[in-house]
Amino acid sequence: MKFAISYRGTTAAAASAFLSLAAAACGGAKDTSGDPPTIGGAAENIVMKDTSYKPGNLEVPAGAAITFTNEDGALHDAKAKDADWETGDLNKGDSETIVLNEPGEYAYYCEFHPSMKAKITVVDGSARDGSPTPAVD
Ligand SMILES: [Cu+2]
Repeated sequence: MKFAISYRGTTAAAASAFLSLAAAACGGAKDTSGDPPTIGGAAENIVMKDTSYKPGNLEVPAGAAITFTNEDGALHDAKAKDADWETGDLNKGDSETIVLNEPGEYAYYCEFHPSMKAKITVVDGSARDGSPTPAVD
């Protein structure tokens, strides 16, 4: 009986180790759309690195130009889930700039790594929540 108990324990530990290995083997593609947002300006960069977008959750004013650059060996792109923009395929070192004029939340992802997801929020420049309004006069 004692043998049976310790055998079970070993099996559970082995199964758990196998699951962590399996998760790591998926390439580490990350959904960063829920990260704390990075507040950006009129021209921002998003890097594709380690199979994720950095920053993974970006807020910009309407009309901002956002440049995506792939720093990974793997092919990436960025394609909006519910909107009409995409970067096209980017090899290592390639860049593509998009301009987003319409306020809204844009979830996007990589067509080559479907679990590589992120978000851009475009805000009306005068209606940004949570940031102090600088005195003008
Ligand atoms: Cu990718």
